[in-house]
Amino acid sequence: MSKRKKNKKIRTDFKQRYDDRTRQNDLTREFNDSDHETTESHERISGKGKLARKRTIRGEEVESDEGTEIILEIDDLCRPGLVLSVHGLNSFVEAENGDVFKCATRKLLKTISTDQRHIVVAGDNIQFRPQADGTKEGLIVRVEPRFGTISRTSRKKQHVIAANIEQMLIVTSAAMPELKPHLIDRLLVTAEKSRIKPIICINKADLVDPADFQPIVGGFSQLGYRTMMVSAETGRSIDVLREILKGKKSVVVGQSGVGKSSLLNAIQPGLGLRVGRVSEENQKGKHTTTAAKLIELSFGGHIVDTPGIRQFELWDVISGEIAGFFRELRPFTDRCKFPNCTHTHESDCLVKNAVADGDLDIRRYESYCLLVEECDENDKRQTQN
Ligand SMILES: Nc1nc2c(ncn2[C@@H]2O[C@H](COP(=O)(O)OP(=O)(O)O)[C@@H](O)[C@H]2O)c(=O)[nH]1
Ligand SMILES: [Mg+2]
Ligand SMILES: [Zn+2]
Repeated sequence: MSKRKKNKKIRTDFKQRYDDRTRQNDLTREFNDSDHETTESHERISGKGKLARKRTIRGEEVESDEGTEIILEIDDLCRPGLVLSVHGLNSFVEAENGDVFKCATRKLLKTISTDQRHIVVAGDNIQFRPQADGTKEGLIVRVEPRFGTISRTSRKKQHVIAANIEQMLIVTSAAMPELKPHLIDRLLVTAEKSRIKPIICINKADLVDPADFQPIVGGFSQLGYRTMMVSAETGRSIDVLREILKGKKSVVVGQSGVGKSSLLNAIQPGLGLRVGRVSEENQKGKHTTTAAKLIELSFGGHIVDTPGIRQFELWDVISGEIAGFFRELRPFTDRCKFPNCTHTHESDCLVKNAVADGDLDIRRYESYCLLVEECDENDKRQTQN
């Protein structure tokens, strides 16, 4: 952040005639004029004879999780806000005083965005210009750099569905359905990759003898992951969860039926999430876009509600990266003498030796090997299509 360059003029490629295929509402049109003040438009023929549009805009180039981003200059009328949800062309934005504004997005923001980058997503910190007439409407003029993004890959393209997420509540159940440590490992990899702090909740503690789960709870805790047995049914550790969620933006993930909705209802009575049913979004089929939404917690903080990814597993990792996201493997992978070692089948691999010597947990190691295998298979399938 310290290296921001103030109000630099930046030459940038523009998406071709965005406005041709975008229906504009009146709000957007009204504000569009102001874009001309800060931009100069050019059209030129590039080497390949393709028409490219270039513009010079005023803003700053800033590094974020998504690479170099252009942060547009703003004026004194703008206020900071948090995007709660996005519905087509409109976003619901929470201002600092808690008021919610319905905002359109400045045309210039749309044109500088790339295909991978959604212009505005839930969780974005933005600057918006409220309507002068005092109605709770406005225009988003700047999106701040994103950290802790959650994305989904569909048709080989990465789609960011929520931004600035600080915590990932990984919910599993001790029974019904039975605990799947491999699934926890997989979600931990996603959290590590996104640099989101994971918290492991083993729900339905009321159905089992928690003492039986001490080895698995201890194992994850030893790795530095906060892990606890909870119960939406009896209220066990619900107050602890509230404390963890307080003042933070968190996402809740985990297999269907483990009790995510039940836990959230217990954490915040009155939330009224449906329990024991597959959400409608999932029945509509795979290609339905499931927009994320921030749910405000009465004690402070937000939960990202992403019906789609609650069931679909989060995954956006290539096989070679996986070892780096297994915390305990790192000291060994760093010293493994084979530069391209996958640490799965190679003989005399330092990681494998550590497992044999009992220096690494064999369950986690086997889970690692399985993830590498699953990842490679998935890549093969994708390239065949
Ligand atoms: N015994 C027990 N059942 C639970 C608990 N939490 C949820 N359930 C049940 O598990 C089922 C699935 O819960 P739900 O919240 O819909 O799971 P989701 O799919 O992860 O949102 C429902 O029948 C709940 O009543 C719990 O702590 N203990
Ligand atoms: Mg649910
Ligand atoms: Zn190795």
